Amino acid sequence: MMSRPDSTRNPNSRPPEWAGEGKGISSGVMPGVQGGHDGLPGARLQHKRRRHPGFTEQQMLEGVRKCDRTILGKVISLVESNADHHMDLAQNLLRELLPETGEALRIGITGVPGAGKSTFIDAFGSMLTAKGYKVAVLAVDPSSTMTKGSILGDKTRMEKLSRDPHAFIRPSPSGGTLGGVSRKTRETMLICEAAGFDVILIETVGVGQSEAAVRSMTDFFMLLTLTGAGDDLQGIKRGVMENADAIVVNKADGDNLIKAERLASELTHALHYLKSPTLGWKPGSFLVSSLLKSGLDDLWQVLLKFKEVTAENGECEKRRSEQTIEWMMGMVLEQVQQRFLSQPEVREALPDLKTSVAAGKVPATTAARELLQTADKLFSQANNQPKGSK
Ligand SMILES: Nc1nc2c(ncn2[C@@H]2O[C@H](COP(=O)(O)OP(=O)(O)OP(=O)(O)O)[C@@H](O)[C@H]2O)c(=O)[nH]1
Ligand SMILES: [Mg+2]
Repeated sequence: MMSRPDSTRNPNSRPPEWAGEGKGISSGVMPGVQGGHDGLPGARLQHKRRRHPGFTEQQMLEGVRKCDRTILGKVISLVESNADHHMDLAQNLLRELLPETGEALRIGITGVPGAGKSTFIDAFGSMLTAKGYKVAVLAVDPSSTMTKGSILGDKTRMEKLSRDPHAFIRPSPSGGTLGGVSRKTRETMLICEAAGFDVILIETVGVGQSEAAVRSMTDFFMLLTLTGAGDDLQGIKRGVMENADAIVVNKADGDNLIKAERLASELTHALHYLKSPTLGWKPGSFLVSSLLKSGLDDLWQVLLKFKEVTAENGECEKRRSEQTIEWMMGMVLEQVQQRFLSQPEVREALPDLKTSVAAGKVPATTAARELLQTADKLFSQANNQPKGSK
C-alpha cells in the first residue's frame, strides 16, 4: 500500500489533499530516521511539524467542541477532501458529533451579483455577534471550480465580520459538481453546529441550481434584491420567489429609498398570490440598508418569529428530516446513475441506441429497456460474486 489509512497521525508522510486514495505519489516524504539527513534534529522537519500538526480523532472531536479554530479548519478540510481516507475519517467524526448538531438557525441567502449579499452578511452577522450570537458564514458556489477561488463568502467584503472572534467565515469549497460542493457545505454546517455556532448563514449566487441546493439545506431561505439593474419585480424569477421565506430589498437608502419602498410593496402584493414554501408562515418583503445598517434588527425579529412558529408547528423538524433523507437518496441515485453510465457495456451500446432513437428507428421505450436489461445483467453478476470480492 502506498498511502496510509490514517496519515493524519504522521505529518511527515501525509500526501497532498489532491492525492486520491490508493494513488501512490512520488513526492511523499518517508518517515526515515529521526531528524535531518545527518541524524540531528532537522530544522526543516520541525518547521513542517509545526505547520501541519497531526491530531488524533479524540483531539479533533474535543477541538471542534471547544471551537478551536485550528482544529475546526482542519476538520472542515477533511470534510472537503476528495481522498477516501480523509472522507472515512471525516465520516467517523461526523457520526460522533451528530448528536451535538441541529441547534443553529440555518439561513440561506441568495441574490444576483451586486445585490449586496456580502455587505449584508457583514452588517447582519456583526449585529448578531454584538447580540452575543456565534455566526458561521458558508457558501455554495460550484463556479469557484472555474475561477479557482471563491467569489462568495469573500472576506474582502466582510471586513468587519472576518475580524470578529465570534464569527467564522468559510468560503465555498472549490472543485467538483454541485452535488459534491453541497455535500461539503452541509457537512461543514454540521461541524459548525457542533462547535456551537448559533446562526449559520449560507450564501449563494442567484443563478442556476445552487439556489435550490441552498434551499434544501436551510430552514429559512431569503432572497436579497435591489431596485434598478433589471432586478425589479419582472426580473425576479418566479421559482426563486416561490421558494423564499422572505424577500429583502437591500440598498434602501439615499436616492434609492423611494424606489425601494415601491418595490417592497409590489413584492408584498405579489407574494400574496404565491403559495408559501413553509406551512404556517406568510413570506413578506422587508427593507434594509446594509450600508446604513437599517432594518437589520427588524429582520432578525422576523427570523426569530419564524423559528418560534416552525418549532411550534413541527415544520422545522419535519423539513430537516425530509432534507436529510432527500440528500441521502440524492447521493445514492447520483452514484447509481454514474456507475450505470460508466459500465463498458452501457457506454458501448449508448451511442448507437441514441442515434437509432433520434432517427425514429427504435422506440425510446424499447431502447431504454434494452439498456436497463444490460444493467440487470450487471447487477445479477455482481450479486452472484462470492462475498468479499469486488
Ligand atoms: N447604497 C448601498 N450600497 C450597497 C448596500 N449594500 C451593498 N452595497 C454596495 O453594492 C455593491 C455590491 O455589494 P456586494 O456586497 O459585493 O454584493 P454581492 O451580492 O455580494 O455581490 P457578488 O459577491 O458579486 O455576488 C458594493 O459596492 C456595495 O458597497 C446598501 O445597503 N446600500
Ligand atoms: Mg459577494
